[in-house]
Amino acid sequence: MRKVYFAGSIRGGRVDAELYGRIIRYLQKTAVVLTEHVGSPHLNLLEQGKRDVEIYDQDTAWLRESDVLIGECTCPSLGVGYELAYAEKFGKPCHIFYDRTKTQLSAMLTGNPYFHIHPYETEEEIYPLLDQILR
Ligand code: 6K6
Repeated sequence: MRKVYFAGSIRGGRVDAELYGRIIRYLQKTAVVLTEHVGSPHLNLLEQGKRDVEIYDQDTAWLRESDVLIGECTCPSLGVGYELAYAEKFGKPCHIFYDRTKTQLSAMLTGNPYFHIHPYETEEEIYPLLDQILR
């Protein structure tokens, strides 16, 4: 099965955490999601005891190991922006989703033709696109 690095905001804000969880559970039907914790409602508990250096080392290793990055970028996150640039450097395909009724994506993403950008208006539009990406 293909390995997906799912990227979503953590310290950037957790308003969309439940959406991340639904996307991750959908992806897990046909792929391995290396970053399941990004959709967890209990992240604060999980985070206790982990040092930032360990988080960085683990996540960059998973990025190098992944086949594709899928990011939900409606809630802006410095960490997700960094991960996108890191994945690009290692030649990983990057798919970026965002709700265009809620936000305008950074020009540093929309202006880079390397990224596959998927603006959506309703959540239901996301799932058939995920099917195409994993096909
Ligand atoms: C969670 C579960 C266990 O330990 C934790 C601690 N925090 C993080 N763990 C794993 N990845 C993280 C953590 N904090 C940020 N990240 C990575 O950065 C994720 O892969 C997200 O895609 C991204 C979010 O960045 P911020 O800047 O919004 O925190």
